[in-house]
Amino acid sequence: MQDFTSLIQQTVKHAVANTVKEMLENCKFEGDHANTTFAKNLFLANKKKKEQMYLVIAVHDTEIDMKALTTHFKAGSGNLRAGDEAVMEQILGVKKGAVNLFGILNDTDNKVKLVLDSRIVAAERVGFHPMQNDATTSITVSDLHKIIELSGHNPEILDFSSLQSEAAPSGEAKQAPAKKAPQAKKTEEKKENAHQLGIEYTKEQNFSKWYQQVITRSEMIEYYEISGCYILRPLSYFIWESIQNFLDPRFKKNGVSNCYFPMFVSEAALSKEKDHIAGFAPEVAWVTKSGKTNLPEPIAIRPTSETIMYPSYAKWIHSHRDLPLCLNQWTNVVRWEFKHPTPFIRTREFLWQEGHTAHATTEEADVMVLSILDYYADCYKELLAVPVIKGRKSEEEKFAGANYTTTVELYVPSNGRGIQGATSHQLGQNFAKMFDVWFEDKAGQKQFAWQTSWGFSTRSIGAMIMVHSDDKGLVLPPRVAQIQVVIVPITYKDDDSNTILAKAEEVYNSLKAAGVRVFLDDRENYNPGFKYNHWELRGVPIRLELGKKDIEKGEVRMVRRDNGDKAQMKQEDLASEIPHMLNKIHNDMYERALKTRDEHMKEASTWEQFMEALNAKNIVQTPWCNVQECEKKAKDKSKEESLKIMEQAGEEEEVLTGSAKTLCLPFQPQTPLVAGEKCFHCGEEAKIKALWGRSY
Ligand code: 86X
Repeated sequence: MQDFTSLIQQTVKHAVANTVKEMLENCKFEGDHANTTFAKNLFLANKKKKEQMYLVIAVHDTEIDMKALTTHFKAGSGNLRAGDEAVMEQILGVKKGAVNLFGILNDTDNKVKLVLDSRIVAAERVGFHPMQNDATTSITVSDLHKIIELSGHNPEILDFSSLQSEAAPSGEAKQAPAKKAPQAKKTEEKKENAHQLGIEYTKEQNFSKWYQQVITRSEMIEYYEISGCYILRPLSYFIWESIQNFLDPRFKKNGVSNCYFPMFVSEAALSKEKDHIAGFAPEVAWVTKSGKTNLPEPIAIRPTSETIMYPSYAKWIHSHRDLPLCLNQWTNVVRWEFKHPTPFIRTREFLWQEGHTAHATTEEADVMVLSILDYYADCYKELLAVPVIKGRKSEEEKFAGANYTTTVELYVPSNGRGIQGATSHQLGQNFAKMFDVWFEDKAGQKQFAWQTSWGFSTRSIGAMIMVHSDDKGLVLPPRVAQIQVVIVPITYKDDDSNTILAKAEEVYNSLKAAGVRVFLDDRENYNPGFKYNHWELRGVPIRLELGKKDIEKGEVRMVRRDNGDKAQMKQEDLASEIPHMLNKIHNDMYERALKTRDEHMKEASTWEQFMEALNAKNIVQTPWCNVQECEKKAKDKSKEESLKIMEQAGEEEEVLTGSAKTLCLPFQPQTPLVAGEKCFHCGEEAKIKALWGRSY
């Protein structure tokens, strides 16, 4: 059995408590655990159908209407009652007066149905007896879910306040819910009728908690003890590998080779280019010791590798024949940021590729910058099914060391923010002059090299999750899904499960041969409903259900994760149809995201229109003067105005916070600039269309 020492728990010893009332009186938790919600636990059984047994875990003051429960479980009038003590002891390993959740771990044959009060799911911590009734243990609800998952039970989450009793008048399907429980407010924020173990927050209502649950419960991310650092579990690392497999051959085709430079850099090298470093200095992480001894000089961990690579470029480049020099490395980087971290999106260590090229002419560097930007845009579109807007950064937003910066920008509908997807810089001769990267041209003249640098990081995975996932959990675009198709055989007691399993294996083999990443979920201790939830949470694009009736007809039932569509498919067509369906899902996901993005990309020609659109979670294109001072002022003004709105509205949602800035100057604006148009902000002559937004 699993070791539970990792649980966040507090156990209080107290006088023997045979009832919940005694537990409440005898047991007091402290600190973080003071808000523990005490549970009452009932072992129930059907008098007539003895195999129907229930372990109900409810908040201590939840009213349990046995009649309503009887109706709910279709037990037949008067049949549902307290279960037999001997049976309880045998199956759950607990004695009367000490029934509790942990007993479910003893029910290895899954005989008992676990019923969870929705108020428990909404709580933060729950208190139980740890198998004896002179102590109470408080655990977090997320650990509660872990225990349940480990037990192999698929709990039913019940809102006891909305259960209908047998006595209720028929015809009125939906009664007014019983009076709201004390925790009702909290519960409301979470999903109503969360009849499965999964995501408790909706994307709409609490985006950041939703995101956190999606990435952890789908097993993409595990939190780590060091703030801002996260573990990439196989499901998310697979996506990173897919990105590598997409971009790497394109880089190589374009003449770029991979290499690896050390992750450490001396202070002298790092600060050689003062302007470039200035604003970033507080983010640099330093190694100062080996064991207990101070190093003679502290050494920095790379935040980016210009200062590490370019001294070598100076050594390697002498003649025009040494150019172009095009190198890339796939690495981690460390930037010790103090803004609130968000997994994938803003982390203190992240993975990326950084490309650094040197050319004989500025034109050649331009071409490199733009072809890389195209690969980035293609990667978002073709692999992650995310639409991007290509453009150039404003003076204010460009990388200080660059002549110009190009970018792919994307839109997160739930909070209306823009997010930078990746950047590709034309560095001009700025770094070359600093690092002495020069060559003799054909005429024997000394010339500084023209350089580019570009990067694509694991942030893209977070952006993709934010765009596509839903209230049931992850929704993965098929090309980055480690499992593209899951087969769930549906067997009931009286079915010939061997026939069904044999068919399932046949289907599995044919899909595998067709190059589909397929998984056969033939686990015996889980029921089909549990498996559906399990794979939906993990974003698997297609589920194939295979039951007795389907087999008789030579069919399987296909269910799409992205839109819930269901269809019957002929078994013999699967190997040819499923790859098409995966492509269709990819295209549909892209088109849906594009439609949403376009609906939220507004145009504004005045400041009022601009703020109104911005506050309605849009990104906004405007005619703009392209003057840095104007952007700075617009940034400040938008911040002040949103603060005012926040004050007026009292506690408002996250969306209204923060200033707006230019995301980019799009290469292809929605509508072209018309001669004579004025800047939406300062009223001077407009020079260009700019895309603005609140951003990450
Ligand atoms: C800017 C520029 C550039 C290669 C890319 O955007 C793509 C890949 N590099 C990166 N940048 C810094 O230069 C930087 C420097 C330090 Cl010291 C730091 F702590 C943080 C930084 N962040 C970004």
